[in-house]
Amino acid sequence: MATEGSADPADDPDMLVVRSKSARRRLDRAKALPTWGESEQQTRQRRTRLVKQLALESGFSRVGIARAEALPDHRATLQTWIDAGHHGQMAWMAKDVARRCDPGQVVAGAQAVVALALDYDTAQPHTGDLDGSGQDRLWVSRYAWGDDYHQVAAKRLRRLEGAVTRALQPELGERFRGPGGPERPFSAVRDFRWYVDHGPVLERVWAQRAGLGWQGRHSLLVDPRRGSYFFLAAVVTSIALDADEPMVDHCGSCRACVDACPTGAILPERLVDARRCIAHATIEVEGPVTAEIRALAGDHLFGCDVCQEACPYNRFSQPCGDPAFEPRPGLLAPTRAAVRAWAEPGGDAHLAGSPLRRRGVAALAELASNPGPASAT
Ligand code: B12
Ligand code: SF4
Ligand code: SF4
Repeated sequence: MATEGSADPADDPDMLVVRSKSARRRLDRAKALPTWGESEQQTRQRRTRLVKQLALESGFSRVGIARAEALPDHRATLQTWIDAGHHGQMAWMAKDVARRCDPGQVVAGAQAVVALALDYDTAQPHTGDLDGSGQDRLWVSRYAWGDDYHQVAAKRLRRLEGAVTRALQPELGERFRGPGGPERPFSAVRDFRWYVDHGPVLERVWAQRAGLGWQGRHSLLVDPRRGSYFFLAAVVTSIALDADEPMVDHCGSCRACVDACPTGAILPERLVDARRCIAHATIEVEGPVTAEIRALAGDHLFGCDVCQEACPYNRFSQPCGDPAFEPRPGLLAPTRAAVRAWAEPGGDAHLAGSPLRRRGVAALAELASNPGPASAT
C-alpha cells in the first residue's frame, strides 16, 4: 500500500527527536537492524518499511513503490508525441527517450522506483474565483505562489538520501551486490538516484504504478482522496523493495478538464499538446513574447490551473499546511502594473527562490504589457 504522512513534518514527534545528528544516526540504524535469521522476503519487507518511513520523515506527503522495469509501450507513445512536435520548445524532452523509459539505463541493476508526492495546496481562492475582480489582475498558478518546488523537494530528497545511507550502509556495506554485478560498497549516488523534474524519468507513470494516483484526461496524476495539487519526485534504486498496487482509473465518463481547457490543448489518450498549453507558453517558452503566446496566455502570467480546477476530485483537496507553498506577498493575483514594476531595479527582491525567476522578470513584465483580457484560442 502507498503510505501517507502527516501534513507538516514538524508535527511529527519523531522529527523533533531526530534534530541532533548523532541521535538521528542512532534512530535510523535502529530502524534498519536486521533480525537474526531473517529471510530474503523479510529483509525486503523491512527495507521497504524503512524507506517509506524515512520518506515521510523527510517531508514528503505520500510514498509508494513500483517495480523498476523497461516501459516499451510508453517509449512508443512518447516517441510519437515528440515526432508530432507536441513537446513544443522543450527540446530536452526529445533527448534520452530510451533512458526516460528504462530505469535500468538510469541506475545499473535498478530494482525499484520510489514515487514521492509533495502536497502544495493552500486555503487561497482558485483562479476561477478571482475572475471578475475587475482590477486588471494576472494569474499566477497556485504551484508557483511559494518557494520553487525543485529546491524544496531537492532538500527533502537529500535528507532522505542521507537517512537511507545512514540506515542501510552499515548493513549493506561491502556486501551489496547489484544484480549480476560484483560485490561493492553501497553508494547513494549510484544506488539511490533521485529526480524531481530534472532527469530522464516519467514521474507520473511511476507514481501511477506505485499507487499514488492515476493519470487523468489532462495527463496529471490525481489522487482519488485529494485531487491533483501535489508535486512528484522519484528515486530509482538498486535496493530490492516490495512494490505497491498500481492505481486504477477513476475518470469514468467525466471530461470536465477537456471541456474547460481554454486552448484545446488536451489530446485524446491523456496527452497534452504543449504547443497549445498555457503552462508551456508562460513557463517554458524562451525569448521575446510573440503575439501567439500573448493570445494563448490571456490573463495567465505564469502557469495554468484551469484543467485542474475543473476536476471534481479537487473538491477533496485540503490546504497542506506547508509554509514553503504559502503565497509570497504580491504573487496571488498581481496587477499588470505591479508585474511591470518587478522589472525595475530592485523590484524583484520578493522573487528570490520563486519559480517565477525561471521565466525572468523582463519576460513577465512584457507579458503584463498585454492589454488583455485576450481571447485564449
Ligand atoms: C514536460 C512537462 C510539462 C509540459 C508538458 C505537459 C505534459 N502533459 O506532458 C508542460 C510545460 C505543458 C507542463 C505543464 C504542467 N505541468 Co509539467 N511536467 C513536465 C515533465 C517535466 C515531463 C512530462 C512528460 O514526460 N511529458 C511527456 C508525455 C508524453 O508524458 P505523459 O503525459 O506522462 O504520457 C505518458 C503516459 O501518459 C503514457 N500514455 C499516455 N497515453 C498512453 C497510451 C498508451 C497505450 C500507453 C502505453 C501509454 C500512454 O505514455 C506517455 C509516455 O510515457 C514532468 C516531470 C517529469 N519528469 O515527469 C512535469 C510534471 C508532469 N508537471 C507538473 C505540473 C504541476 C504541471 C502544471 C500543472 C503546472 C502549471 N500549473 O502550470 C502544468 C499542467 C499542464 C498539463 N495538463 O499537463 C507535475 C505534475 C504533478 C501531478 N500531480 O501530476 C510534474 C510531474 C512535475 C513534478 N515533478 O511535480 N509540464
Ligand atoms: S494547463 Fe491550461 S492550457 Fe494546459 S492543458 Fe490545462 S487547461 Fe489547458
Ligand atoms: S476532470 Fe474529469 S476527466 Fe479530467 S482528470 Fe478530473 S476526473 Fe478525469
